Amino acid sequence: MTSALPYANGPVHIGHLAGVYVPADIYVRYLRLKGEEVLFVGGSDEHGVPVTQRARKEGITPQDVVDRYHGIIKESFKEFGISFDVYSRTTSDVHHKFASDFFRKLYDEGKLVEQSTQQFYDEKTEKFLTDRDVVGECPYCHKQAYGNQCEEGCGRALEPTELINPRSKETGETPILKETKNWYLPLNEYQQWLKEWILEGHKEWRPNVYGQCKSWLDMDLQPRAMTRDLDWGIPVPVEGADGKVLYVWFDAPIGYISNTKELCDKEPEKHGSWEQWWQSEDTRLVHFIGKDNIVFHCIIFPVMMKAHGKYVMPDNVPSNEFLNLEDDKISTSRNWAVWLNEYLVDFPGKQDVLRYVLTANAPETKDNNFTWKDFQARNNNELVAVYGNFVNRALVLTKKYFDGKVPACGELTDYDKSIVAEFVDVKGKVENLLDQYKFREAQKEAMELARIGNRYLAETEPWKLAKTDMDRVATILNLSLQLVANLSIVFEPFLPFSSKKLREMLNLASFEWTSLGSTELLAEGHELGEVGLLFEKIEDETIQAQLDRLERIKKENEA
Ligand code: B3M
Ligand code: ZN
Repeated sequence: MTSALPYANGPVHIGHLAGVYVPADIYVRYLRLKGEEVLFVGGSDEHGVPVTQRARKEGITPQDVVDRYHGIIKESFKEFGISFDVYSRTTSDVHHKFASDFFRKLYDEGKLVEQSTQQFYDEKTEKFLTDRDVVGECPYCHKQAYGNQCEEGCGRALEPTELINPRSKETGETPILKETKNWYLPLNEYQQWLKEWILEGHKEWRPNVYGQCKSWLDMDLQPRAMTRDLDWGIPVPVEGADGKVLYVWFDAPIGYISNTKELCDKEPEKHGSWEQWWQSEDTRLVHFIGKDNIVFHCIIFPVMMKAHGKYVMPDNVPSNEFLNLEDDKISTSRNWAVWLNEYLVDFPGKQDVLRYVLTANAPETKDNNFTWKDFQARNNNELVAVYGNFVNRALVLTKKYFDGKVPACGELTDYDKSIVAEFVDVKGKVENLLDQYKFREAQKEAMELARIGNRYLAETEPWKLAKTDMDRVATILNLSLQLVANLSIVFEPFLPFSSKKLREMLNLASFEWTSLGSTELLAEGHELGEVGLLFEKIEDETIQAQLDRLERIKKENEA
């Protein structure tokens, strides 16, 4: 499993988490719980124009930029429980060598096409302009676009020379054309293969992913330059290529492989060899990405791997749409975001609340919206009032009537049995949804279990029976505790911190996905741990403070 390597040019925000890292982590945790052999590979993307632009803006070197943000990003992911097996960086020695060798093999085998072209050149700075250094009008939809992609408009990948009225982003100058030599990946030669592999072979991919691939493959693919005239990146390992580096979208996805290699070389007994992961037929490769990365993961990187030979192709590329914040597009430059490092300061210990809300609003099929009011409501009305409430009642009643020990389960009534049946049913539903990468619905089903539990207690009212029929109370609480134990399992992929807390309250050491649906997770007489609150109510003032912050930012932006 891989998740997109974020550019190390700024901290990560809720959009990153919702679009890529939380869904990837849910999926990985789910597979691990099922006992699958999984490797979850991440890392920072430290080359490319976004990094050099940031450096320019701050008056520091690109290396300073990536050193700072790699650390911040890595820490945020750790704090939010994104359970990478490896999180490295594309400036590592291992990666530089790996990507360089990868390129050299393609070059030596004649898989790349050498071409001299006229490229944009800014006479003021005496530099060639990379595609993201050039802005202008998209020739297709006429919105403002970067030289490599029309991000605001139609989403097409572009060549900078296609832009109408091109300008240098840095200086605003109209660039001139100057000749330069680069190496191209002839995507056109792979078009037929791509069509068969994706359009015939992967109809099950999400409609947004399949649709984007189709619109690409319906056009004629063009050779795409894999090198750039730039001084930040991996030098092109070819004679006569001074002043040129590998295209960032060539080296970054190779980072998935080189990071795997870094890990496997370090701990071969534990993880095997990188080739076992990347080059054996029984590997299932899945890339979690945002929608602006689809073409790179579905077309360009697969062609690179195909040209190189031996590599497995992605089995799925679950890509999300975008998340907005309070009805406005998240934007780093306008500071319109909830930054993960800042969230943790304002909401210490509440990682799972954010994970929950982001999954509940996951932009799986369309752009979606994060609002602080919804955040509060989902916490108070769902996590606290449904999940937390059920757990608390079951545990507190057991402490009260049975001294904190799991009571004996007597004969189940038909009603009890129907509750158990509903539980078992939910297991199948959650699995089915997770297998289809439908995280939002899967989490909803998991929450359904807590609702069933609440309903069970409300209808059986053990606190009333305590005066007359302690045997029945024992059965009801035994069953309730089994349901609580089930909840700790089913929520583990979604809310790992709370599941851990809950297991401590239950004093439950081991747990597996396969035992989901079981009513024998806790033996009679088993002693519960210390009971605490799983979730806490979030007050209006806390939410207001966040809204005020956004209001301030809005004013600053308008000023
Ligand atoms: N860094 C783009 C992005 O952050 C890019 C992803 C690379 S994945 C190999 O959107
Ligand atoms: Zn466009």
